[in-house]
Amino acid sequence: MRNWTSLLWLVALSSSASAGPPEIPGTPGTCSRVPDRVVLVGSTDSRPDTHVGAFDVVVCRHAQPVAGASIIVSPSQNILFAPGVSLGRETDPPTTFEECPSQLLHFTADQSGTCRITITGSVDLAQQVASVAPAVSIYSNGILFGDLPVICYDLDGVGGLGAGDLSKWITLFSSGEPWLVADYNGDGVLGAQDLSLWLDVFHSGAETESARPLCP
Ligand SMILES: [Ca+2]
Repeated sequence: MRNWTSLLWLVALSSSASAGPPEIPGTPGTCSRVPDRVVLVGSTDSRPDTHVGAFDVVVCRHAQPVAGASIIVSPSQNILFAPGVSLGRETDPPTTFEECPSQLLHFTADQSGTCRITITGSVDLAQQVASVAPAVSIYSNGILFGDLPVICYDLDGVGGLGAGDLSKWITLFSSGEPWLVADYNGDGVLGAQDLSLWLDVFHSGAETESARPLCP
């Protein structure tokens, strides 16, 4: 009888161990993971620039991957970040579903609790604040995984990468202020390395089309 009771307790403990919310990235001992930042990209032939934009989200619970976890990406509503993020329609992989006007992109993790995501989008420069990054929020199974700073190379949001964006970048640089949306190397200031990175993406030809707004 005692053995049966022990067995039932083991089953109960095993069930409770598999339940509960995902563990937030950065929690000691967990394998949940989000990137340090997200690049909102453009497309060519409606294919998002995965070379520049791909990032991994890994969802774990009790240090074990959560197969098929729900992952949501949306513009951050946190007032500590700058507004003006506009998500695009094209994503890689395609979304599980989308919601407007709240700009929610839903993805589903694979068997290893992982989803490699590229999202298109742009940022309204008129709404930016020096030294403050715009951001997207990432949620998994209802838990906020973080507000992640975003950058984008398509600074005018039209015509893919071109002279208009270069002109915008030079204007930002000339102000002497740290406009973080255009700080591509992430060192906190605008400089020659950022311009060099912009030229690399321009010459790659992978962003000849601007993001089509998800929620016009
Ligand atoms: Ca552009």
